[in-house]
Amino acid sequence: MEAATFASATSRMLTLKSRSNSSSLFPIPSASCSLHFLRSKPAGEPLKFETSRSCSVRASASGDGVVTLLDYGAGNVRSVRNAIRYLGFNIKDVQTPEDIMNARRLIFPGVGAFAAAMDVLNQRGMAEALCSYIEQDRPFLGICLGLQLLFESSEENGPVKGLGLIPGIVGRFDSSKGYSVPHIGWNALQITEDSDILDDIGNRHVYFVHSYRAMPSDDNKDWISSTCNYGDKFIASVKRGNVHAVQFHPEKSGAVGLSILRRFLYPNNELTKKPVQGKASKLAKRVIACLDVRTNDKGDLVVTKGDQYDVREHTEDNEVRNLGKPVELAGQYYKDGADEVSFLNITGFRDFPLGDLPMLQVLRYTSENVFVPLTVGGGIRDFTDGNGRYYSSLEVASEYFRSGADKVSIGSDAVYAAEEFLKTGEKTGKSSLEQISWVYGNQAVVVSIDPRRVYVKDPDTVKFKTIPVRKPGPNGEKYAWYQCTVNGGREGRPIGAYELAKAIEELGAGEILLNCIDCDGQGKGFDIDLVKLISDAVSIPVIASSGAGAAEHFSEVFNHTNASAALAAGIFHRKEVSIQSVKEHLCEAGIEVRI
Ligand code: 1PR
Repeated sequence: MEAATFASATSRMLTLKSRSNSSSLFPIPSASCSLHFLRSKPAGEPLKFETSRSCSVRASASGDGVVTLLDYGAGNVRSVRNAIRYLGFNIKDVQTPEDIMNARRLIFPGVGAFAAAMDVLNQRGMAEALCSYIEQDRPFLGICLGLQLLFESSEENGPVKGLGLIPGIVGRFDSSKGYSVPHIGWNALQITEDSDILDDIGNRHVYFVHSYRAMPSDDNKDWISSTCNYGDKFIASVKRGNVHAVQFHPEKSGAVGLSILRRFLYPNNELTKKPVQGKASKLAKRVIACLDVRTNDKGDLVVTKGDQYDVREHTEDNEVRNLGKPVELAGQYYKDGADEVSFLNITGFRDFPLGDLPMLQVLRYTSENVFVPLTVGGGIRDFTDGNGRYYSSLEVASEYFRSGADKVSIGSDAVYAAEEFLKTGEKTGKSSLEQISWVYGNQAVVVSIDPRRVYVKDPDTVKFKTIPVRKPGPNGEKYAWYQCTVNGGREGRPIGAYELAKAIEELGAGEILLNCIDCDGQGKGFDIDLVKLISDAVSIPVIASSGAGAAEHFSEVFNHTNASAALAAGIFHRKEVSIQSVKEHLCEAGIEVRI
């Protein structure tokens, strides 16, 4: 089923159900380092990041060389496809229940919400075929929702009945324990049983992104091959005979994830090199490389980078600053150890993204070789083109997901939605943010906030959340609030970053990308006051952005705020500081990262 068809079917169905957070979605990746690991390496030897090439051997599949893929069109299955092809296999898509029964090996990368997936499986007669296939102990790998659906039921928009092959109920993480939900990022596994496919993990992180999880119990203990800790101990993978399922996303877990897939695809093959040993113990802080992308005056799509959002050279020609080609740079950052790569189409607010074929091509090409999560933002909103054809934001997002994005990031449109929500106190269900998160899960929706600092002398004169600031303003002001902007910082809006963050969390955002126009491109460090304000205010993960100028700025933001990730652009593009040196510094500062 095409994603758009699935999307409309799903959104119809979801409007009948409770409009709480939907869950589990995309593919994702892993590995970590520790002080112990660092100390055990010879002095002076740099940390090494494994790329897909160094860890997993690219090979031609022998025999039939075909993987059957159950893709019902609800999200980014392109990454799974790319990973399978990268490992030398061709893909046969399931069209009918018979295709399941005829499969030699079946991968089920479940994406979207539990109820919607079950509905599609039941309607198409595939639930029964899947159960028979698994009961016959045929080679199966379920990913994320593809694991959850094996259980009896899920609380996600439910209760909703699952396939019932494994005892247990899939429930939501409890954010009241101080853990951000969704659980997004690179976490460690506790392997409880020999699982063949996990043999190469070697204590490194794998990538998770989900709000719901299954818990271990006496009834399902025979199935469990690994667990993970995030507030609670939950089931990270199961195995019985030839049947495997993982809650994390091997296709987004970098080299480690590719090894897991390779072990499933080549069960009796001795292709593995000795795994690099890491010391993953918990959720790692993420280091994200961001590529601001736009078309320059010659019509080429380039990576650019501004100072306080001004991306033009201060020369006579006033050209758009050109810092490289998006696909090449993204590939480089993957090899350098970036935990995620974000593309922001910075002129998306005035162009129509689906008319921006180069941007979609960038995603397609990038996802062929980059096996960590990809986020894309810019211009996600409802749109009517010159011919009067209306495109919903859901269609725009679907196209991004189909092209290889794991998450979409919404800027301006989220500000309008939050303003409306705060004015009326009602969720209309019509905003891009609400619609995309209902259909694809809230973990697939990032809201990018572009605030500007406004200093004030007296906090009582402002109706927005005002905080004392570390450095006083130009006239000695000791307080500031952070005014949200739209259209790439061009227009200030009557809403503060704090109010926006609270509102968009309510509306279904799964993560916040927190920029700061004052700090952007300045290299003087993140705005700690702002990052602390927002990361304390919400229970979804916050990515600190804008201002990184040195590796120390990353440890500063992680030590002083609850940020889950930190993002930088300029220092990486200009090769002033490498991702590797940032991670090395974080390890030395005792902050767990993926290596
Ligand atoms: O409003 O939904 O179309 O989304 C537009 C998106 O484009 C938003 O996410 C907005 O942040 C971004 N954007 C718009 N104009 C600019 C610009 O620079 N003129 N870029 C822009 C924002 C900010 C960061 C940057 C960090 C790190 N870029 O993502 O990468 O500040 O930079 P640094 O490490 O060099 O300091 P919509």
